[in-house]
Amino acid sequence: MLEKNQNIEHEKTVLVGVINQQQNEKKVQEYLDELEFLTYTAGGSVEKRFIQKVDTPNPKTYIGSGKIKEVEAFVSENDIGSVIFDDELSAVQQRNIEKILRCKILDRTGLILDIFAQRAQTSYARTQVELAQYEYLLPRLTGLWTHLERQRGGIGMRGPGETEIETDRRIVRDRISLLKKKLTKIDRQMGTQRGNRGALVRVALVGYTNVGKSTLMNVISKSDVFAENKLFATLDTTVRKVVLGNLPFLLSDTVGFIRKLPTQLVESFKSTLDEVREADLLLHVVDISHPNFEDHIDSVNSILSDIGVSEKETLIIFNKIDQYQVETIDEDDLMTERTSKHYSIDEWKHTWMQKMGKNAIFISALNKENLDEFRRLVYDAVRNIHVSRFPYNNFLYPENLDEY
Ligand SMILES: Nc1nc2c(ncn2[C@@H]2O[C@H](COP(=O)(O)OP(=O)(O)OP(=O)(O)O)[C@@H](O)[C@H]2O)c(=O)[nH]1
Ligand SMILES: [Mg+2]
Repeated sequence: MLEKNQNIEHEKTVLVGVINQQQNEKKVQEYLDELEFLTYTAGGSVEKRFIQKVDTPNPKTYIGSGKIKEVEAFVSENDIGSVIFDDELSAVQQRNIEKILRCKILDRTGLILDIFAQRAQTSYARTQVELAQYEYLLPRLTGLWTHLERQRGGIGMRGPGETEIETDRRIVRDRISLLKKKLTKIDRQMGTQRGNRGALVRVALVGYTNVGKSTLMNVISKSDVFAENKLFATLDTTVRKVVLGNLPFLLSDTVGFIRKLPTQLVESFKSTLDEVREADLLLHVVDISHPNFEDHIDSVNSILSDIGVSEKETLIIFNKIDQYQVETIDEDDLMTERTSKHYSIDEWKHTWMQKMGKNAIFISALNKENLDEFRRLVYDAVRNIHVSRFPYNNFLYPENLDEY
C-alpha cells in the first residue's frame, strides 16, 4: 500500500488489532491502516495483519491463546522483528506475549514514542521525548526485553536502553525527576521568550499529523519548514512573523496530533503546546482527502480540550482539495446507502458553512488553490483581534485586505 524505499532494509513487522464493542471490523481496519503508516514512518514494513474478535481481553495475552499460536507460527516462519498491537498492553501482557512470540512486542503508544525519539532534532525535543519514554517504561520495568540482547536495535529500541531497564526503578525515577527539572527550567525560558514577543497577535496552526500544516506555513510565511509524507515530520515549534497587507502577526507551526496520542507525550510536550494554549487564534487544518477526516477533527478537538483550549477562536482549513476523491455509487446500484463518503466538495462546503459560517475554508496548500481567499480570511480574523486590543490604531488597517 505504501511506497517503500528500496535502499533501506525495512524491519519486518506484524500488526494485531481486535474487534470489540467499541470498534467494528471496518474501524479496526482503519486503525490498522494508520498503524501501518506509523510503522512505515518508524522504518518497518508490515507483512501481515491479525484481527480477532475479543469481547474481554485475555489478561495474560490480550488476544486468545489460539490466535497467539497462529501469530507465533507466522512470526517464526517469516523472520518477523516486531509484533505491534494497536491497543495498549499491560506490562504483564507484553511480557507474556513476548515469551511466546520471541520477538519485540510494541503497542501503539510505544511505537509513537519510538517515532518521536527518532525524529527529535533539538535537545529540547529530545528531553521531552526522553521524559515521556521513561514515564512509559516505569510501570513496565519487569525485565522486559532482557533476553533479546542479540536482537537489539531497530523499532522500539531507540531511547532509554536496557541497562537502565535492568538495574533499578530508582535510577529511572531519579532520571525522570532530573528531566522534569531540566524541562521546568527550559519552560521558564520559553515562557519569557514568548512574553518578549510583545503585543503581536498570535496564530497557531493545529491539526492531525500529515494534514499539511508545515506546507501551509511555508506558503504563507515564505519560510522553509520541513514537510514530508510521513507522520510527525514536525516536533519542534517554529514561529514566524507573517505580514498580510501591512498587518503583522506571529504564526506558529507545531507537532501534529493523532488518535490516542500518548498522555505521557502530551504532558512532556507542555511547553510546545503552550504555543497553542496562548494563541489568540487557531487554524485547525484538516486533510479532507483522508477517508477518516471527520474522526481526525474529533481527535484534535478532544486533545485541544484536554490541554484546556476548547473555547478559542478557530478557523477550520480544509486542505488537499486537489486530492479529494468522492466515492461514487453506480446508477444501477440500489443497495448502497448514500452517506457523507459520497459528498462532493461543494456539498462539504455547504455542510461546513452551515456549521461554521464564514470560519471554514477549502484550499490546496500544495497547488496554491484558493490561497488568496485564505489570506483574506486570516487577515479579517487577525485584524478583528488586533483592533479590539488596540482600538486607537485601527485606521492603520483597512477592513478589507484587497484595499492594500
Ligand atoms: N495533495 C496535496 N498534498 C499536500 C497538500 N498540502 C500538503 N501536502 C502533502 O502532505 C504531506 C504532509 O505535509 P506536512 O506539511 O508535512 O504536514 P504536517 O501537518 O506539517 O505534518 P506533521 O508535521 O507530520 O504533523 C506532504 O507530503 C505534503 O507535500 C495539498 O494541498 N495537497
Ligand atoms: Mg509539520
